[in-house]
Amino acid sequence: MKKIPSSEITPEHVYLSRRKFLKAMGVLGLQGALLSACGRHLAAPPPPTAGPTPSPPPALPPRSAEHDELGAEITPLESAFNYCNYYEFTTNKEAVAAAASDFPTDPWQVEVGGLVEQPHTFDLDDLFRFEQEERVYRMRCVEGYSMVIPWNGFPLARLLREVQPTSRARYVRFQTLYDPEEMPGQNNLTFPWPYVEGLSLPEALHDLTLLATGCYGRAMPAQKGGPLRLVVPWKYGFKSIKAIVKIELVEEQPVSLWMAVNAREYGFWANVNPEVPHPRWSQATERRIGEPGRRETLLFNGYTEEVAHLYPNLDDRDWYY
Ligand SMILES: Nc1nc2c(c(=O)[nH]1)N[C@H]1C(S)=C(S)[C@@H](COP(=O)(O)O)O[C@H]1N2
Ligand SMILES: [Mo]
Repeated sequence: MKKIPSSEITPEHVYLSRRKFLKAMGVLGLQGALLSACGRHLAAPPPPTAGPTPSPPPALPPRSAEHDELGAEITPLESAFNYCNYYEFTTNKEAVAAAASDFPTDPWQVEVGGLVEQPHTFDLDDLFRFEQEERVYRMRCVEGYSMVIPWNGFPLARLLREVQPTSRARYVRFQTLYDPEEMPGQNNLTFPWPYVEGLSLPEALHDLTLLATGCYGRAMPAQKGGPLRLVVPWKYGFKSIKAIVKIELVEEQPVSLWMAVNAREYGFWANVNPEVPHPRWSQATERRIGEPGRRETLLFNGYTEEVAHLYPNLDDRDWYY
């Protein structure tokens, strides 16, 4: 059977926003199946108010790559979607997908402020107005497993340039939604919710640092951090915060949730380094999901060339936890 190229399928987020529109018009129902099949031929919804017509969200780039730039195969979607770290739902990685399946990711807003000239609250349509790219990145969890994921999204730098950080801004602080009703894991009071993470401003402005709105050519599923998460591929996975509702430019180094829990084991910098063990286990090797055995962990998760300039004196062990 000939596979339909993903570029010919209506991107899920376009389909979803059109679906919202159709629902509002009362035309979904029996016709739903038919409409979803030919939805891309329908006219775009009219602008809600008079004024300039907002541009429709751009199509997601086609899923093209099959490998990362080092030749490693992309992790099968089923594995990536069903083995997740997301303590707001459950600490059982295999149970996250089911636990998050009803989590509402639309509507959504992310408030961007702090030390900026132009604070702004972005909704999903605003986020999809940034040109969406596909980036295939390795994801290395501090616990010792890894995956290769095709993300969709755009460099965080592009959003930060819009809000214009002031000269006092030195760090970026990110915060996940706090909603214990929708995120039952937040009733576990061993953790100081909400989840918080941080980057230095140069790290946040690095082209590899992605605000991800999707993966595998689809809108970001709830269990992977939908609708919006960070991806910082040269750092341990816990830096890549999910379900972001707030981004703040600040002067002082933010205290992350994991620093508050145990700063010695999960520090601010958290750059991947096979030679610097976690206090309780080696980081020399990793288990690539879908592969037998273990493979060697790479310095900065294989992104040394791109990021070494951010860290004068690479031997300083403080960069690694
Ligand atoms: N809000 C939030 N973000 C989070 C986590 C979390 O528990 N809550 N887990 C982190 C950890 S430890 C990892 S390894 C990655 C896992 O991302 P994945 O489940 O999409 O593979 O998400 C990170 N982001
Ligand atoms: Mo992790």
